[in-house]
Amino acid sequence: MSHWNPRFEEMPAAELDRLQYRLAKTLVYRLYAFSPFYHARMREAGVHPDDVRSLEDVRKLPFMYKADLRDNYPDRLFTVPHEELVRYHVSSGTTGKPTVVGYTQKDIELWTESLARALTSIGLSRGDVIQVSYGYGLFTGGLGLHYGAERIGATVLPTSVGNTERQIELMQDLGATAISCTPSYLLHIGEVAEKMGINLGRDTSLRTGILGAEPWSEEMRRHIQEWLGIRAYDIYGTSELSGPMFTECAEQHGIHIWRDLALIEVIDPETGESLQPGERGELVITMLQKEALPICRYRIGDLSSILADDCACGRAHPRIERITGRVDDMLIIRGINVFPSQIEHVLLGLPEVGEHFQIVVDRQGTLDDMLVRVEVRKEAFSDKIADLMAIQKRVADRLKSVLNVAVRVELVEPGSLPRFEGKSKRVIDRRVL
Ligand code: DLL
Repeated sequence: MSHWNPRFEEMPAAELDRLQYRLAKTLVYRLYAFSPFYHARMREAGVHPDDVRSLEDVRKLPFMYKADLRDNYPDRLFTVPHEELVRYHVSSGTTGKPTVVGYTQKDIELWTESLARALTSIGLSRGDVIQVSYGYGLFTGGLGLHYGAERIGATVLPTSVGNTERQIELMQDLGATAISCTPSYLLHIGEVAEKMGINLGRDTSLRTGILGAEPWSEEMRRHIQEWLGIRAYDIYGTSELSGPMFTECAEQHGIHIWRDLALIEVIDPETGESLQPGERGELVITMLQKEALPICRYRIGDLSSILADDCACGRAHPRIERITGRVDDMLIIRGINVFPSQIEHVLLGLPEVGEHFQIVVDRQGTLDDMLVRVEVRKEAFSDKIADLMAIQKRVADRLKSVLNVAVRVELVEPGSLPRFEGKSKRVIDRRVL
C-alpha cells in the first residue's frame, strides 16, 4: 500500500481547491480574531478576511518574516492559552535570537500525519526498522521522524546523532532498513563503516535514506545511492512549519506538499511578485491548520520552484523541486552571485575530488577572495606534484566556467576536512567577522 490516507492523497484537484479555500478562509478569520499580530498586519495592509473570496485572494494577505518570529520571542505570536501547549521546540538560531515553536496536541497530530503519509509514499511500512539519526531534543528532526515512523507501525531505532561506530553496530544487529539523518552525516556514517570493514549496501539491511535538513544536490543523491546501495529521498521542513514535514514520493521527483495542510507559493525575493510553476524563487508557506503558532504567508527564505507537470504517482498535491539554497546563503563574490550548492554540483561532477569541501571567503584589500578546499579522492591521490597540479587546474577551470568568477582551489588529503553529525557548515565567511 503506498497511500497512508487515501481520502486526502487521492482527492482530485478540484476538490482539493475547495478544501484548501475553506481552510484558508477559516484560518484568516481565526487570525483576524485571535492574533493581535496578524490583525494589525492585515489592517496595515488594508485587507479584511471578507476580501479573501478565492484561493488567489490569499495573495492579498501580508507576508510574515523570520524577523517577526524573533521580534516576538519567545511566545508572543502564539494564539492558544499555555495550558493547551503540549511541547516546545527551539531552533538554534545561528544569527540572532532563536525561534520558539509551541505545539498543541492537534499540531503534533497533523505533523505526525504529514510524515506518516510521506514515509508511506516512499514505500516504508510495518516491518521496516527506521533508524532516526537526527538530533533528539530542541531540534525537530529526531522527535518528528520518531512520531511519524511509529505512526506507520515501523520499528524506531532512536540513535540520535553521534557515537557513529555504535550507530553502525546497532544498524547491523537490529536490521535497520532505513535511516534518517542529514546527507552529510550519512556520508560520515558510510566512511566510518568502511573503516570498520562494513559496506552498508552489502553488509546491512539498509535500503532507504530519508535525508534532509540541509541542501544537497542531485549529484550527491547519485553518489550516495551508488556508493551505499540504497535509495535516497529528500525530506524538507523547518521548525516554524512544525519540523520535517514533506518528502519526495517513490518517483524521487519533487517534494509533495499536502494541500490540506499547507498552501505553497513561490515569489520573486526582490519584488515579492508571485512566480509561475517552473520559475525559481523564494518559498512562501501558509500552514492551514496549525494552532499554537500560526504561519500565514511566511517567507521561509528557501529557494525552489513549483514543478509544472503532474506527478506519475497520481497525487494531485503539488511538488517543489529540491531546495537549491537560501536567499541569505548566496555569496556575493566580486559582484557575482554564488551559491554553495553550485560548488557541490561542480565538485561531484569531477571524478578526482570528493564530496567533502569547504568554502573560505575573505577580503584581500577591497577584493573578495574565495578559496575552495576540496579533498582529493583516495584513488586519485598522488605523490607527484604535477598530477595534483593538473587536478587543481581542472577543478579551478570547471568552477570558473560555472560560477563566472575565478576562485582559488586547494586540494587537501582525503579525510582531512571536518565531518558533520547534524547540519554541515561548509562556508566560512571571514568578511563578516
Ligand atoms: O531542519 C527540519 C528538518 C529536520 C527538515 C529533519 C528535514 C529533516 P530547521 O532547523 O528550522 O528545521 O531548519 C530549516 O533547513 O529553511 C532549509 O534552509 C534547510 N532545509 C531543511 N530541509 C532541507 C532540504 C529543519 N531537504 C532550514 N533541502 C530550511 C535543503 C533544507 N534545505
